Amino acid sequence: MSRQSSPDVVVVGAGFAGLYQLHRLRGLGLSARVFEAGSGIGGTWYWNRYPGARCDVESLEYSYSFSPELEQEWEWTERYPAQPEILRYAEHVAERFDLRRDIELDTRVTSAVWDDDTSRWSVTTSHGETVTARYCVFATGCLSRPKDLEIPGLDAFAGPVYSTARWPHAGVDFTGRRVAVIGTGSSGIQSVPVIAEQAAELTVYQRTANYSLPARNRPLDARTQDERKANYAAYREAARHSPAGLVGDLPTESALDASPEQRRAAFDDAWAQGSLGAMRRTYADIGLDIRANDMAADFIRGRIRDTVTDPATAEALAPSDHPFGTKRPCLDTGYYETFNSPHVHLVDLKKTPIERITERGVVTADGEVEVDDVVLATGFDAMTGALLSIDIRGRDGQALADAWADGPVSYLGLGVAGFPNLFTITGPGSPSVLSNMLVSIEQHVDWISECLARLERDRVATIEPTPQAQKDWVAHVAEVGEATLYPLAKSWYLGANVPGKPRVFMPYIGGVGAYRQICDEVAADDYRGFTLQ
Ligand code: NA7
Repeated sequence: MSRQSSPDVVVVGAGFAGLYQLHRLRGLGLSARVFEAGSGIGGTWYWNRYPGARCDVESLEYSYSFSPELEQEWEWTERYPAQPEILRYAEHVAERFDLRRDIELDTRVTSAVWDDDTSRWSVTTSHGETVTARYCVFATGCLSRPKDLEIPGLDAFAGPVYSTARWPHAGVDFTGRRVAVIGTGSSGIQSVPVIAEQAAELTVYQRTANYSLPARNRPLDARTQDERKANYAAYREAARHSPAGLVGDLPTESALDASPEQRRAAFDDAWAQGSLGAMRRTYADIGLDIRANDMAADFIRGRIRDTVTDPATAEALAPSDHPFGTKRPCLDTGYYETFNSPHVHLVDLKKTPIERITERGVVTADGEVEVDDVVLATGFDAMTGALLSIDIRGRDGQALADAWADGPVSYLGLGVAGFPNLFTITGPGSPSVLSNMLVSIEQHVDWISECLARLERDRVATIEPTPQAQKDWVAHVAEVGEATLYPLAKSWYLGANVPGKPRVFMPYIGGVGAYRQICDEVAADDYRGFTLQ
């Protein structure tokens, strides 16, 4: 098939953001080429195939809202969808809206260079092809570039090393094997119980104990699904204007004003619901006041101690160095219970850090544990990693890597001063990872699409943020973040998981609804804070 060498738009990435962006571009009559590094579409849900991989947002909320027909025809099978089902959904969307013909798989974008003379981007791919486009939309994902591991000796290990973020498509059989899992974020916490079912010995290496709540996943019953489908429009609208893109009543009461009995009942109820949002919404000040947060954290620690029979293991698993919710908490199925099995062992890296990996296993101050397989569940160079792995150059050849040397700067998480006609979907400075991603993706794609329609209609050649608007937005993002408990954790929200990465609180915590309003007002005010030429 012959492809256009100068489409109107290049979209980088064919995950949920890239797919919907392509659909909207079609509707605007703009030509597009979508480049995707993976051998399939689906982004996060293409790559993260580890055992137990599952979304921690409910399927009825973690789905597109742009097509009522799609909403009605797709049947989810579980409350929290597993990776294969989400990938099937993405593939269904691609087929249903005939998206595949503009998507090129196995094609990584290596550079994007702005040309001031032609007002176009030159985008080069891993196949050595260069195309030019008026607009470049980066739909590269927030958690798509796995973090380089700083543990020495990994190359020396004789057995297989698996990464949760690059899991073999054929799956892995751990039957009878001695397995090390390094990392206890969502990927580790979801995979450990499943790997433990097969492995002969499983050793979990934990650097930071995380808060995890029971998911209480279950098959989705017809009544729940039918009720949602009958009222989808209202649910979606509520999610769009909510703090985190999720439906739910907002608390007004302080945890400090409740009696111990009331608090216990509220936390018990949230624990029974199996939902991160339910625990966060017990009281208005859980994320703001350390005393309120401690009450929720104490409750969760108590449940961990109730579950794990060995007191030393329970103590190590109980998080103590960061407030609840300031690192992304997890939803699990049987995680803490797994440590009651005699063949599952926890190594607390706070006490005995990993010194190196050898040909045979993992060495800490306590000696060497011999293993057959190593599983890395060590996370991502979040929010900026994927963008900065591409050589992006704006006006006067300025590299994005230089513009972001002290941390990412953007206006609204949508555009960067000095980089005309470039858009980032769920970029740093927007709610992104602090929200239901599907809601934030749709909001950004809709905003970008309306913006492109305006530029095309009025023959505007370029749009880019003013340096002042960007500076003010960056300051606002920081100010709002600092008013919360988030800066108290060494999290990937702050870049703290990657050695040498600037410490900047990257997502915008002002709330999905409030943020949407700001974006809409900016557009209504003829793109206030942007220069249009
Ligand atoms: P996360 O949440 O970043 O978790 C990575 C885990 O790996 C975390 O426990 C890290 O400890 C640990 N880690 C990272 N580097 C090391 C080294 N060098 N040694 C030991 N342990 C290490 O990534 P996930 O893939 O689990 O989840 C990502 C998101 O996907 C999640 O937040 C949800 O939004 C879904 P640390 O906490 O940095 O001390």
